[in-house]
Amino acid sequence: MSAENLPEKGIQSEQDYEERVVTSAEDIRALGRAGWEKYDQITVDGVQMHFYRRPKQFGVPKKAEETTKKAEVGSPKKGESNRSWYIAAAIMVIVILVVGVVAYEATLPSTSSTPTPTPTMTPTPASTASMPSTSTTPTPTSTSSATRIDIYAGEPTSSTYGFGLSANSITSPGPTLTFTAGQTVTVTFHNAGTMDHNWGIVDAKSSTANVLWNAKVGSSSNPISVGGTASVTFTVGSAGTYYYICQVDAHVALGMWGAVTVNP
Ligand SMILES: [Cu+2]
Repeated sequence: MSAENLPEKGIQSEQDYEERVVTSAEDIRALGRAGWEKYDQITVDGVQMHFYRRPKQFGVPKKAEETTKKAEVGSPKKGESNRSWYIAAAIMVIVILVVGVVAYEATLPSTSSTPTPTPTMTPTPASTASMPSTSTTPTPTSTSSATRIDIYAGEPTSSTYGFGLSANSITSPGPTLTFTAGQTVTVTFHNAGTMDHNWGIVDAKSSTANVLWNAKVGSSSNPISVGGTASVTFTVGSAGTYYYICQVDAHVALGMWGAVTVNP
């Protein structure tokens, strides 16, 4: 075969070919299976030398030995190579999609239409179990023995402290508590803030006011620490208007108080 009737299209010259010279029958078979084309043959000192070539764009292994070895064990076909690439590409696409969806959902604002629970800004983990009902009036509801109230202390802003009936409804000042004279009440205090606080019912809106009915948890010198909880049960005194406060220094002035109304 001569260079003038090369079979591949687009081949301009012999420089576009790789060439191999082999002498063994084994190499000849291997090159033949690998798509090499024999174009010449000479005999030197009794040894037959076979000249093979192949278009460079064919993408053949560099060494004839490699070709032989691969041909013997079954050289990887083009289709298998492509399939590997398809699988790798598909895996990458799937990974990108999953990561994208997860990242997208993580940035989604909580929408009211989705039933999935959204994280709340509750600063204390103990708050959800004992949250009072969402009734707008802070008036406690009576049970058979004692009326139970949960009161949460915290800091709505850096300069305003307060109380609330749930960890995420803390206001400054806190909600008004309404009792009936002689009622037995158990207050469970939760420190949902970032600093120590306490709680007590007093006769004036001052951190030095007198505590009434032994209705207090902690004190100014021994407050409830952050995340802490304390309970007190007391009997409400006579009808009138009182206050509850945090006795820690200066906290009343920052809004840590609320009114207590006792009905006859
Ligand atoms: Cu306080």
